[in-house]
Amino acid sequence: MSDITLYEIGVADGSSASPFVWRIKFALARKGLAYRSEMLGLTDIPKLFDGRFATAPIIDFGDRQMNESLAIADHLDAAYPDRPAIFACAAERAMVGFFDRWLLQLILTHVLPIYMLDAHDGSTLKDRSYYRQSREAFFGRTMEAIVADRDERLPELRRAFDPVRETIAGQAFLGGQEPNFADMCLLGLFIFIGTIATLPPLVADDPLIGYVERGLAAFGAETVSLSLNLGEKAA
Ligand SMILES: N[C@@H](CCC(=O)N[C@@H](CS)C(=O)NCC(=O)O)C(=O)O
Repeated sequence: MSDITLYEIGVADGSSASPFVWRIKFALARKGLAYRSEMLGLTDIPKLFDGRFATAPIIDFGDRQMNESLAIADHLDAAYPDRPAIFACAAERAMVGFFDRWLLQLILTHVLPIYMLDAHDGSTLKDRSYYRQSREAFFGRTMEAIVADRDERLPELRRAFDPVRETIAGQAFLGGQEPNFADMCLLGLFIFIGTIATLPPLVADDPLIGYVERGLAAFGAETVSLSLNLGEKAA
């Protein structure tokens, strides 16, 4: 039995849905490290480890508990140097720091106003009122008001992925022939969207669908595509 426990965020259908947790699931797969999964709700996070952590993923190595996906990825490379690297070099790690900020500041800002109510409706019953209250407090409006014009906003989100489309026209992944941590971050985001979306994030012939499928296959996570279903939702 593994000494590693990964605390994930489960939604109502039992799927693991946090984009940040998926980064670490992929990183653990890259390292070939087995782990135990504990599925949490967002409202369970403060109950763990004396409330030391406010966000998931949380990982328990037995002798050490951590959160923050990039810090966890760094630790995995430091603690398991003989296993395949998550970051090939310091320069790649530095670029991934930039990529993480780009994803949060320029992509997630388009994703949440479109998919927030879906995320609420897809969440576990115990999380729903917390999810609504915390997100509505942050945005200063009801979720229904935030997503009201989401059909008109969707083209903007789809366009925001153009730099990725152009990049993968010439290579399999952002990392080149193999996915790197930037891919793990982006794949995690698509899993989040694809798990909860009731509005198709991508059109059926979008090359990003093949990219996501390739990415999942690279980490042995093909079964996730069943819940992703990007292509069918886009039909
Ligand atoms: N910077 C963090 C962000 C993690 C994060 O925001 N996780 C969300 C789940 S997707 C969370 O735990 N939110 C807590 C909450 O909403 O109360 C990381 O990279 O790990």
